[in-house]
Amino acid sequence: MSKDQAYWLPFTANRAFWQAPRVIKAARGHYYTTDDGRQLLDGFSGLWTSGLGHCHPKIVAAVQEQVATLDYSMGFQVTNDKAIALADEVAAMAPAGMNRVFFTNSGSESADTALKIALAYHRARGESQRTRLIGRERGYHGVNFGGMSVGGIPGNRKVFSAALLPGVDHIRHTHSLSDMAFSRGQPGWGAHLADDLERLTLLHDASNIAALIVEPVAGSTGILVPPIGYLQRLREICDKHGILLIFDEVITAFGRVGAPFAAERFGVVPDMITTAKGLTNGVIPMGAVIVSDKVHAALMQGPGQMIELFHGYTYSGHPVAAAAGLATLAVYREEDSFARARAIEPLFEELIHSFDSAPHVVDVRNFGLMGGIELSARDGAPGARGFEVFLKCFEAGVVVRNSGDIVQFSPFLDSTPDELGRIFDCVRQALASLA
Ligand code: PXG
Repeated sequence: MSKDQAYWLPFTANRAFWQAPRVIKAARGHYYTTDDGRQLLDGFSGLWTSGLGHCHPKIVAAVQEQVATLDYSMGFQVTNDKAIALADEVAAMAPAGMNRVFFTNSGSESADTALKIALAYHRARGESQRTRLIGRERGYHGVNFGGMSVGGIPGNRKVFSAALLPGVDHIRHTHSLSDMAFSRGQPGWGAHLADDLERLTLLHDASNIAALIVEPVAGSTGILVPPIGYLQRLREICDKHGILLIFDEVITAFGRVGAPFAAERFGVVPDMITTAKGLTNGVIPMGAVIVSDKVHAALMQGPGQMIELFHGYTYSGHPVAAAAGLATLAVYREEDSFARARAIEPLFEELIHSFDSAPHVVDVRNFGLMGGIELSARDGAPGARGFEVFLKCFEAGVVVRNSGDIVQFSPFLDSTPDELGRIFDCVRQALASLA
């Protein structure tokens, strides 16, 4: 690595990176332009962020106008018109009874915010012993201390083990190669795995548990699709024991599963939904926690001059981010993006499952426009095959992503059949050349 490189990249093998840097300098629509002038078809919609394509003219215009009108305003005890309007629009899209919106700047902040609201909620209701937070193995809720603690990706926890929050436990993840490999959409097997939450209510006593947080479809870990009936069962168990259910929809919200929210697609309404990414099409960082009226009402108590929740970020409800959010939601409506995503799902499913018997492939999983092809690990080099597919595709002009040996796909909501074909052709060639 050149010692001149100041930039320390996140979640990246930095020393390897600087030997052959991959640098993007522009983007438009479905393509990136690299610093050496190559065009890359983006098969990952940014990082699950940019379902409408890059530099969408309406979002760009809204941001340009806003930044020249109101760049920033104080966000505590004062707010701005765009944040108010965006909260209303997000609430209008959310499931019935979820009408309160707390803004953050990222998915990690949304996760930690939701966990804090859960603790505050129980305390406000006189159940301050309800402090335990439950996550799920293989879950990803960002990298802050709360989200990392309820998260279940071993590599993200290992080094920070001693600093993880106390009083956290995890239910089992939902994956089993022997029971559900090559499922198309939701696996038929595995609803009973939700009963693992019952086990924890016995172990810790349900009266001590504040909340369960899960991704409706686990993303980062390599696309784990909930078995049929599983999320319904989690909802029932949470209701039975007074546990709040938080859906982390940082990836699944705003069209990725062909609906505004996975909650709607699966017909399961949580108490809170965490979002980020697609809220602004990735254009300006922003996240939001959507909170049920029930949870919100419990906190709106006490003297009217009292701050109800001692939490917030300098940039909560940032006007430029909110303007990007408003424009993004308008484009989703105007372009009927969620229905379009739904319409190309069958082709996406067909194409990804054409890998079911491809070399090295041990599983193929899909839901909405989320897909994963899991490869067997090369002896002594776990993750190498997945990373080589990523690299080969990048060199061949297509961006996909790997999570270890799982190759992941997140195409644009308005992808064309040709584009989908090109992405998978590229992966097929990369796989064929792998040792
Ligand atoms: N929750 C979920 C479900 C996420 O997917 C976060 C929280 C954290 O968001 P921020 O904005 O703080 O990064 C995420 C982020 C991948 C990948 O390869 C996914 C994410 C981030 C990085 C890589 O799938 N998701």
